[in-house]
Amino acid sequence: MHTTDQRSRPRTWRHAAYGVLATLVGLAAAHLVAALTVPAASPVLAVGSTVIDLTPTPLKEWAIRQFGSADKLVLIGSVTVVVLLLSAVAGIITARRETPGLLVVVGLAGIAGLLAVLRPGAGPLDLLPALVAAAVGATSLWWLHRVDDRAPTEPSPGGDGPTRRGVVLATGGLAAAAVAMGALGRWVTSYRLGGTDVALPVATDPASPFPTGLEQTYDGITPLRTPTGEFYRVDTRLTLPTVDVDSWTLTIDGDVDEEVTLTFDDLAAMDTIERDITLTCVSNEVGGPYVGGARWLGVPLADVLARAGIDSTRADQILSTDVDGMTISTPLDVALDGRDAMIAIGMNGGPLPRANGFPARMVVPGLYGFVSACKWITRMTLTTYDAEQAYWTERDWAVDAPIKISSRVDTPKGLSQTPAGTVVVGGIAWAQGSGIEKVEVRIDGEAWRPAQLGPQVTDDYWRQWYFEWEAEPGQHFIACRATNKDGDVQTDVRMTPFPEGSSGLQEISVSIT
Ligand SMILES: Nc1nc2c(c(=O)[nH]1)N[C@H]1C(S)=C(S)[C@@H](COP(=O)(O)O)O[C@H]1N2
Ligand SMILES: [Mo]
Repeated sequence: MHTTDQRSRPRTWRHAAYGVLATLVGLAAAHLVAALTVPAASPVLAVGSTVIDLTPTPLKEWAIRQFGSADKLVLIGSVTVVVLLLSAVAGIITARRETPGLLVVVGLAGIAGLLAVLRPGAGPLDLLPALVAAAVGATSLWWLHRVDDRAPTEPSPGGDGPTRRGVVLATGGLAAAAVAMGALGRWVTSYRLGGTDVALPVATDPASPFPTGLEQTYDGITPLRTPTGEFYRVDTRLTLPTVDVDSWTLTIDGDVDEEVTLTFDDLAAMDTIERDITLTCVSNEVGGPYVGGARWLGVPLADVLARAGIDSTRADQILSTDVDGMTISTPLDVALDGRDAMIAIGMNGGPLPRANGFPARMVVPGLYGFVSACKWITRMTLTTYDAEQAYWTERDWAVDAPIKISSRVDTPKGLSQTPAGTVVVGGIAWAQGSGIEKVEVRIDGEAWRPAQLGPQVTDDYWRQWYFEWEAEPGQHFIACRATNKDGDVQTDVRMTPFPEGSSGLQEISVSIT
C-alpha cells in the first residue's frame, strides 16, 4: 500500500505535467500558424480578448487600478492558469483512459476556436489555429503517454535506463519545439506588424467615451475615427525607418537649463493624456484626403520640456529632429498656450504604427503637421527662428501655420450619377481649437441651408455632417462651408496649399437621373 502510494503520486504529477506540456506545444503551434494567417485568431489572443471584452467594467477598473498597464496581462494570465490546470487534469485522465483525456485537450482547443470565429469580423480561416492546437496538443499528449508506457515502472539502478532516456528526450524535445514555435510566432507577428511591440501606459487623463459616428447610418461619410491602417501618411521618406525602441531616446537640448535624454520607458512612466485630435496636412487641397482623426496617447509637451527646464529660455522655436536628421519647427508660444500638445506614443489604443512615427511623435492640435507633428522624433532643440531653420522653413513655407476652417463633401462623389429622390449629402468639417458650430450646404448657387451635425467629439476633432436633399433630375452643383464656434465662417477665397494651407470652398457636380 505504502509503496503504491509513493509510486502513484509522482506518476500523477508526471501525467499532469504531460498534459500541461502537450497544451503548451499545441498553443505554440497554433500561435505560429495564427501569426502566418490571422494573428488575432491565436487561441491565447482569441480567448484573452473575449475575456477582456466580457470582463465587467468594475472588475476591469479594479484590475487597471491594481495592476496599471499590466491589467490585460493579469487577465490573460489568469485564463492561462485555468487552461493549464485543465490540461493537467487531461493528462491525468489520459493515464487512466486515453480517449476521454485526449478529448479534454480537443475540447479546450474547440472552445478557443469557437471564441475565435465569434470575434467581430472573423472568417472561417480563424478556425485554423484552434484546429492546429487540437491536433498538435492531442497528438503530443498521446505520444508522451506512449513513450511513458514503455518506460520501466521501477527506476533502474542507474536512474536512466534507455527508455527513461526516451521520456527525457520526448519531453525535452517537445518543450524545445514549443519554445521555438512560440518565439518564431512572436517574431513573425512583430515582423508583420513592423516591430512596434511596446507596452503602453494606461492614460492618467483618459479621453471621454467615443461616440458612434454617422457612417453607421449614412453610407459614404468618412468614419468618425480613421482606422489606424488607413490614416493618411505624408512625409519626405521613401521607406519607413525601423526604430529599435529599446535604444531609442528623446533629447531636449538647446536653450534649456539642463539637457536631458529620455528613454521610451521614461516617457511612458510620466503622466499621460489621451485625446481625440484631427491631424491635417498643409498640402491638403480643398476637398483633399490628407486629414485624419485619431485617439492619441502621449505625454503633455509642457511636461517633457519642463524636464529640461525652459523657464528662462529665450527660444521662440522648438526644432524637432527625427531619427534621420529631418527637422520640423514649431512655434514655442503656440505649443505652450494650453492646448493639448503632446509627445504621442500611442494611437487608437495601440502603439504608433511605423508609418505614423513609431515610437514617438509630436502632436499639436490646430497646427498643420509640417510645423508640429514630427514623426520618429529623437530631439527637441530650444532655439530661435533666426538661429536655425527647419526643412520646410528653408523651402519658404510658413512658420506659424494654424489649420484653416475647412469642410469636405464625402458623398455623393463628384461627377457621379445618382437616382432622383432623397439624396444624403454628407461629409466632414474641421476647425481645430475652436470646434465646428455649423455646416451649411448650397445647391446650385442658391441660399445656404444648414446641415445636420454628427456627434461632437472634441473641439480639436472633426465633425461629421449630412443634409437630406430632395434631388430632381439634371446636373447639379453642391457646395459646403463650415463655421467655427467663434462665429468665423470658412472663407471662399481660393488659396493654394503653399505657403500656409489651402482655402476656398469645395463645390462638386453630380448628375441626378
Ligand atoms: N520625421 C518627419 N515627420 C513628419 C513629416 C516628415 O516628413 N518627417 N511630415 C509631416 C507632415 S507634412 C505631416 S502632414 C504629418 C503627417 O503625419 P502622418 O503621416 O502620421 O499622417 O507628419 C509630419 N511629420
Ligand atoms: Mo503635411
